[in-house]
Amino acid sequence: MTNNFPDFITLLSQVNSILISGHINPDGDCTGTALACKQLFESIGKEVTVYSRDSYPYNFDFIKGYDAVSHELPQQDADLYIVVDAGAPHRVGDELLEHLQKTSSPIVLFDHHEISEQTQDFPYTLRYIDENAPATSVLIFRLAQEMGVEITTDFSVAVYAALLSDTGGFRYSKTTAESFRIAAELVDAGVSPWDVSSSMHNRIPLNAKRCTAEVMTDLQMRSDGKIGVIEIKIEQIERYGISPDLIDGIVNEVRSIDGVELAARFREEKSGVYKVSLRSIGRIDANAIALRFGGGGHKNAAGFTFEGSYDAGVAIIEEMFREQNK
Ligand SMILES: [Mn+2]
Repeated sequence: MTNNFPDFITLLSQVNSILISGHINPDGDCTGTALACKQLFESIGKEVTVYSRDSYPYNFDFIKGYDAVSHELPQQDADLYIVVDAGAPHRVGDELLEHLQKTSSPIVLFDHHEISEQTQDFPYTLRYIDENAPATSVLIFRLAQEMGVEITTDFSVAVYAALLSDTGGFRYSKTTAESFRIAAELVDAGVSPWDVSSSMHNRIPLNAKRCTAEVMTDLQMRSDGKIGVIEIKIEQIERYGISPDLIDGIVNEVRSIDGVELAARFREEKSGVYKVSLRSIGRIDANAIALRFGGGGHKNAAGFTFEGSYDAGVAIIEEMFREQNK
């Protein structure tokens, strides 16, 4: 990656107030990265607001600054806007997007998603995109090193949690040697891998486990067991009284089944509308499938919104899987 952080560091020296945003339906990387940014820029005396349309995942509440996140866009214009991990400009949410389109303040992107056309066309003042980075937090870690600031334990926990989350616990294909080197530096800075992992993972409410078990009993296998598909109905989420994100990870469990190359989870949002999450193995390109439906993500993990019946959605995905297997 060609880093040109000096430009950003110069820009930083010219501003006071900064607004940081990740994406809607925030994940661990977005959460950890935004909170790492907050700590980093506050450490050099900036006035930082972290904005997120949606709540950050509950199991990242151990990261410093978690409680200070604002769900309402401040009235006052910031001197600088920083967007992290968004994938595409509209993923900051409508309200902030509208504001970014009007503001004359600089906007800087830090990301590791494949550059979409919308990202290319959006008038970012600076873009730092490393498609090979295992997490966006890695870019912020490199930035902190280049800024020459002290790498604190709290900052390291934020970067580490994001890295652990986006690499699926250092398992996914983008887990590079650098991932481990950075992880080692973060541990040197005081991160306890077990404390972070336990805080993130050993927090699942009983009802979420019970709902997962029920949903799993209706798992369907297609294409000789190479595709696993699962449907989560609104009725089930409501009956167990859980928040949907608590069960979304079930798609990883489907992918973990021996022989499965593509896993799809359909979660009903309202009648006839599904949030679909895809996970794939090896050369099967989940992102290509998601893009056809106006969604996106990474090669082995992507998502989109589907309007239609569950059966129709499954049929299309199976068809696209076969196309890729030709
Ligand atoms: Mn990410």
